[in-house]
Amino acid sequence: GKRRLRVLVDMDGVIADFEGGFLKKYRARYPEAPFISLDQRRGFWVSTQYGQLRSDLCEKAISIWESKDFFMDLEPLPGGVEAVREMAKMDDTDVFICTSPIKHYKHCPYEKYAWVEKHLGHDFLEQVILTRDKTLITGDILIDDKPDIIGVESQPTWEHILFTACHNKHLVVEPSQRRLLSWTDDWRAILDSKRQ
Ligand code: DGP
Repeated sequence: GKRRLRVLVDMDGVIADFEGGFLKKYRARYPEAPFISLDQRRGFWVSTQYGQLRSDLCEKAISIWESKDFFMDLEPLPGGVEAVREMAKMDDTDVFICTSPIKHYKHCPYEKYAWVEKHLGHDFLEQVILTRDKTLITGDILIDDKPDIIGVESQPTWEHILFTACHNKHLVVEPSQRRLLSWTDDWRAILDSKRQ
């Protein structure tokens, strides 16, 4: 095809293990507090489910991802970094990391760039998009674990591919909503389906 394919890849829950990193640091910091195993996670917002478990746990959860080194220390999710590198090498393909920083901006934006530099290399910093509104970003595909991606643009250009995560795997979605079950799933076929 003539036109280049533009793929937007989310970071937390797609290439970086936010949920695993959260649970590990939460349990270390609050060893006496109840926690939610990854099997029991439901709903995108971690703080909401913790707040439902016990009201004080909402702010305890938030304290974890607002801490220094939280985002930097996230482990890559299996196959994610490799898939992004491979995508970026494909003909007629542009890949961008499209991620929403938390509003507590002291550490998160810096550490997101540092994470990309560490795992994908300095040159890949060119591909980083930090935005709180992904509907404003044009692309053919957005691979993201958040079930509802909304913003000021009611008709985003991308097709949202729901990346399966502990919090969304039980969710029943519209039959039209395509999923990527993991990075061992056929992401190449999804890209090819959007090529002209
Ligand atoms: P994104 O994955 O790009 O849509 O970014 C969402 C960010 O929000 C990501 O860093 C995960 C984080 N997050 C998860 N649960 C909560 C929560 O309950 N409250 C807040 N403020 N952020 C959360």
